[in-house]
Amino acid sequence: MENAVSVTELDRRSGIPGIAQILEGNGGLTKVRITSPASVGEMYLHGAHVTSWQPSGADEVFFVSSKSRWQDGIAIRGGVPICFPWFGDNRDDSKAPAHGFVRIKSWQLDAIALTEHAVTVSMSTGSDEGTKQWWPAEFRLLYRATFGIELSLELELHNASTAPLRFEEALHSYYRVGDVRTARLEGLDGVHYLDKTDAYRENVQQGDVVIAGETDRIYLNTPGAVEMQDLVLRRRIRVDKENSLTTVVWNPWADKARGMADLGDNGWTQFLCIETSDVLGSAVEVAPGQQHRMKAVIRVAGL
Ligand code: TA6
Repeated sequence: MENAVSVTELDRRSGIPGIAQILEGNGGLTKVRITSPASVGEMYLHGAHVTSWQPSGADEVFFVSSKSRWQDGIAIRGGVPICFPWFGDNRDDSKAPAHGFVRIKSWQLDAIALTEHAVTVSMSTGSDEGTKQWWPAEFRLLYRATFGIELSLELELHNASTAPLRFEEALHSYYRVGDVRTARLEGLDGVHYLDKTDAYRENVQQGDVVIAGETDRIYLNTPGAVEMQDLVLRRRIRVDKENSLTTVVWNPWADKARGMADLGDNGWTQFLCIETSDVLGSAVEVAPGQQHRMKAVIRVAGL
């Protein structure tokens, strides 16, 4: 259910003329559109989902499928889905939504703030009867997206329960590439990873990551940055992070993509998911009343 407040009222309350507008987006979902000198971008209240960021002088950074669904209860295919409080299928309940429930529900728009060179959009969500059917916890989840010459994404969990909370989290970012078959991902050489295409077998990365088939890997103990080289769009995308110990790398390749109605025929060639995350053994535990903030900072440069 979208927020009861009208789009016009939200724009009156939180819009910044010429910089940030709240308007109706795809599927009638409400979005924030950023048009600042440093960058343009878009973020839906549905899933607090960033769907576009284009720093000044650069091309669009994120991929969004032309066949994506745009409706309550279904995740947008592309951009930056937020996976929380579990990653992948729920190991305790096969009927629970994949990647948790926050990417498929409407969030609250809390504020839009203009600083000297950037615009920060703050959204939040929290526990309610709906979430407790899947996860019996009292929590608030804050998300700040700062659109500037770089993009900063901060996901902050506040434990409002009287017991510790343990959860997984991921910014499941679909980075747009000219052709995933010629992209190279640097920064994971020598890192151990679990291969989801091979029953989670543990391997060690040799050199750069190149995509030559279905790729679905969870790189372990990766606190550092990664950088993707795109030989077609002639650019590098760098992802730095804080408080994230796993990096997931995913591309479905042709066969799996054919079974994804919201991806379309050749969509798989145009993105690589590089996911800033804390999953599996790096799941996070937060004491009552405490908080945890995971952050990703994305930058684009020419080759
Ligand atoms: O992050 C990789 C992954 O877990 C893959 O296994 C695949 O399921 C992908 O996420 C997409 O999941 P979704 O539920 O968005 O279709």
